[in-house]
Amino acid sequence: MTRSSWLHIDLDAFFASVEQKLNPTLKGKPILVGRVDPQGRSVPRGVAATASYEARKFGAKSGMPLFQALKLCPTCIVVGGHYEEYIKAASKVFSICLRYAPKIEQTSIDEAFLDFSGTEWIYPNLVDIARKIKQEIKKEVGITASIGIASSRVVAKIASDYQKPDGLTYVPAGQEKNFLSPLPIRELPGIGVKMEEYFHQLGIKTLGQLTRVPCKKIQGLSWFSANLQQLANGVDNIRFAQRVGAKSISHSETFAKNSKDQKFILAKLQRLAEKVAARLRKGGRCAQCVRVTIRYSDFKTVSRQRALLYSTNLTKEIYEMSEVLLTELWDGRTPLRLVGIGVSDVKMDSHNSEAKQLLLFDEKREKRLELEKRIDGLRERFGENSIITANLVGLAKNH
Ligand code: DCP
Ligand code: CA
Repeated sequence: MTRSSWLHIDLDAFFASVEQKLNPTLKGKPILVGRVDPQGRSVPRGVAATASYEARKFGAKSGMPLFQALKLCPTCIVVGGHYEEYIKAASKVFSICLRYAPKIEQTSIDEAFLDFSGTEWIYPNLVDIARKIKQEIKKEVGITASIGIASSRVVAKIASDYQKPDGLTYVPAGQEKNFLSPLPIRELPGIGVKMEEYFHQLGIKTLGQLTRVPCKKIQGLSWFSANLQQLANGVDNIRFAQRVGAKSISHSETFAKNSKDQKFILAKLQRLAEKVAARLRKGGRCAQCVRVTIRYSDFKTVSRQRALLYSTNLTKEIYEMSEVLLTELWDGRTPLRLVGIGVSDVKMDSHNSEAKQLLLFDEKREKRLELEKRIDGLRERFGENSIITANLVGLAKNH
């Protein structure tokens, strides 16, 4: 019998928890992470990126305009965001997961699937492993995580949400239907407000009811609906990280001679990030997942990928993520013969509502995008090497 070997980990009130960890006077208090002006005052028309669980008790939630959240919870403290700290905390969390999980697929800044298939002999009890991971995160990162364990990704994801915050929910293989059927349909990833309304009109409120509705009745919805019933039954045929229609763009470079010169390799990575991002910008597209590939002198090739918080076409953001991935992949000593960067989960910029919803740092990003587009224009007119970033200067001569 298959065992429940998927773990889904989701950090609790992520940005707010990191803020509370950074500033212990905020611990136990209702806080909203929002935008602040340079004087540290909250921007009244801003939006809450997230709310601490203490603030959620009053009805405040992520995506809510700050003024509205403050009306519900006047004692809420609004704090500005520290994006670099969130990236640091998430990296620590996922390296703790990697102490145990053979495979990990990060799907957003604070969520990942851990694949423990084939580990029965080393880890007979995954609930114990999940407890250890949670404890180590608490001790070393100072925040809490919720984990779901199940036989498929979709059920593991629903399970991680089941007892939030600081939850641990184990769905033994064979128990998927029992677990899912009383849950409201909204719990199923992919069912948004509109679809929920549609099903409510049909009298379908729970996942159990969804599995019983005649197929014909919901066929017209979209390609997704065909899978809904299977999903509601706990059968997982959707890969979260590689959604249907996902395209990818990649560039790689084989070095003239093998190199372990970190500066040189990072400069190459920067150039590749520029190429990938310029192609995205040119096509008016954005991507959410970044992958780095390295090849050793013996041709052994390894790669690692991670999703960004939101889709991007900024060289800077693609490069920064690829630098993190390179450090995790490479020991810094073994000579390499190739590096590559790929991006996937590519979508049109105009459809990129996530980017539009971007709550923090958007002014900075907009300025950055303008600058990078200007560089694209100059390169198109005056040639690829007309503008060279600081760490690339001298490379052409040395290698
Ligand atoms: N985030 C954001 N804008 C959004 C949604 C989320 O900036 N529209 C950020 C803030 C969150 C983080 O991403 O802290 C993770 O998002 P989640 O949806 O997982 O929400 P939380 O981690 O805040 O809460 P939960 O405990 O419900 O997972
Ligand atoms: Ca979360």
